[in-house]
Amino acid sequence: MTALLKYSWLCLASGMLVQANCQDSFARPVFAAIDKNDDGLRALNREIWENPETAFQEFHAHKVLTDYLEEQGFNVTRNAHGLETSFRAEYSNGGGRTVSFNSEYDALPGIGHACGHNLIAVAGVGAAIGVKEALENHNLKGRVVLLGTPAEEGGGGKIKMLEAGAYDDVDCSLMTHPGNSWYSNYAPSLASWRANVTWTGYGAHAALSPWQGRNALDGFVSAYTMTALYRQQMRPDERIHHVIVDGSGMIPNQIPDYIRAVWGARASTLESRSRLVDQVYDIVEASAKATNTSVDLVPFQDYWNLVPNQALSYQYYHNHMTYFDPTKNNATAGFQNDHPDKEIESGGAAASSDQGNVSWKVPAIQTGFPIGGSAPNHNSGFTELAGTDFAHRQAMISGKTLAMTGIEVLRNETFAKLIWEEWRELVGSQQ
Ligand SMILES: *[C@@H]1O[C@H](CO)[C@@H](O)[C@H](O)[C@H]1NC(C)=O
Ligand SMILES: *[C@@H]1O[C@H](CO)[C@@H](O)[C@H](O)[C@H]1NC(C)=O
Ligand SMILES: *[C@@H]1O[C@H](CO)[C@@H](O)[C@H](O)[C@H]1NC(C)=O
Ligand SMILES: *[C@@H]1O[C@H](CO)[C@@H](O)[C@H](O)[C@H]1NC(C)=O
Ligand SMILES: *[C@@H]1O[C@H](CO)[C@@H](O)[C@H](O)[C@H]1NC(C)=O
Ligand SMILES: *[C@H]1O[C@H](CO)[C@@H](O)[C@H](O)[C@H]1NC(C)=O
Ligand SMILES: [Zn+2]
Ligand SMILES: [Zn+2]
Repeated sequence: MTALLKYSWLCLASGMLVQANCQDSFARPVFAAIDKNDDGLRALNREIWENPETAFQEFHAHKVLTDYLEEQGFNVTRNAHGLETSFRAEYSNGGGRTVSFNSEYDALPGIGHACGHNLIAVAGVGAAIGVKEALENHNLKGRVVLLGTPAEEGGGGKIKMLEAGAYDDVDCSLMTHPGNSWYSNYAPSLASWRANVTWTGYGAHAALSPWQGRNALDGFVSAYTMTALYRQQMRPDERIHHVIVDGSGMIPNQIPDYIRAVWGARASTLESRSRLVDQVYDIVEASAKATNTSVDLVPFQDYWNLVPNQALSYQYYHNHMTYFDPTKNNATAGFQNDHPDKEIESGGAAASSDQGNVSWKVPAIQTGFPIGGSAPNHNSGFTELAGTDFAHRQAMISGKTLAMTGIEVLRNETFAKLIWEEWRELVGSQQ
């Protein structure tokens, strides 16, 4: 009875609920190791949030993260896999399988950490610390790899790292992302394509001799309008979006001669995305023809859809419900779907990530956690939410859940085989 009480107390102390199942021999020490470092992790989180750096410029984040990981006893490689702001931190006790986590830390131009990647950074570090504890002190065999993956927002850092071999020798890639709800990532994310599109016309006085001009803004507007009309025929999982990033017009009495825009197209399979992209080409060509301007389209992003892994998603969900059941605590509640299966039914969270590309190489998941409030990702309100203590606690819950999911891959051979079998089946059928 005394022992049981003590055990429950320890579960409670490490952030678990009293009702939680504390039978798993790894959960207590793993969660305690993460909790013991909470002050350091909170400081790291704040440091990254207060100093937002955009794609490939994450020098400060790279420094504070690698210094911290070295202090924690990881083998750290700075500027790893060919990128100045990426890193690799490892801990191995020889033999066994390898679990890998991703830490992102890039911010968005102009609005800071509006995607909360500061939280992804520390959730990854927490997960790695947790698995290291199990490897170092609790007879688990294997290796944990934490990859510092820059430039998720547009730059595709993971794709460059993938090409440089970062994921060659790992058995899975696990990560988590802040948002508005808990999410186990059983629904696929979308394949994403982006291009720079510029319209070039000819400037002229808009009153004196408009007939001498050719209007680049009209080129953009007609393409925008054709897309808006076409959207009615698009499927629920398909997206086209666009923004003007540079227009030469500053005064109304000059016919704009140059517009630079960025266009994106997404869909849940490569096949349907390719159909959508063909349509974008047709639309911009038609717009140029109709406005007698010239158009230039240069693609620069190709994130593949995320290959879902039911076994990993279910294991993550199971761990989450076992240790941190959000329905038992209104402060941390907020399921979009209260079961992974429903994520598929509801069409899934339709964002995209360079983690999609990683999932074509190894079994992978990108789960989600809510950070309070209702501001959506990429809104300045989300930037504020991402800096709160509450958001940090949610990130730690997710890091612990990731750690236990990684431990399952290391200790359970049947499970490790299962995730690869499922991966082979899906990747085989999609290629
Ligand atoms: C760190 O790296 C060295 C050199 O590769 C290796 O011998 C050692 O086993 C590694 N230590 C851990 C804990 O992974
Ligand atoms: C289109 O622009 C060219 C100059 O680039 C001009 O020669 C031609 O007459 C224009 N066509 C129309 C229909 O205005
Ligand atoms: C796309 O445009 C951005 C500026 O908005 C530029 O930095 C980048 O090099 C362009 N990419 C390509 C492939 O032209
Ligand atoms: C959560 O809130 C609902 C009402 O919003 C209440 O009925 C329920 O008892 C609360 N649960 C907990 C565990 O506080
Ligand atoms: C190992 O994983 C398999 C497949 O998920 C599961 O059925 C089994 O119960 C696990 N073994 C243990 C000891 O948890
Ligand atoms: C991922 O990204 C690159 C483009 O950046 C693309 O060419 C490649 O085929 C994609 N897929 C995989 C599995 O790497
Ligand atoms: Zn984002
Ligand atoms: Zn993001």
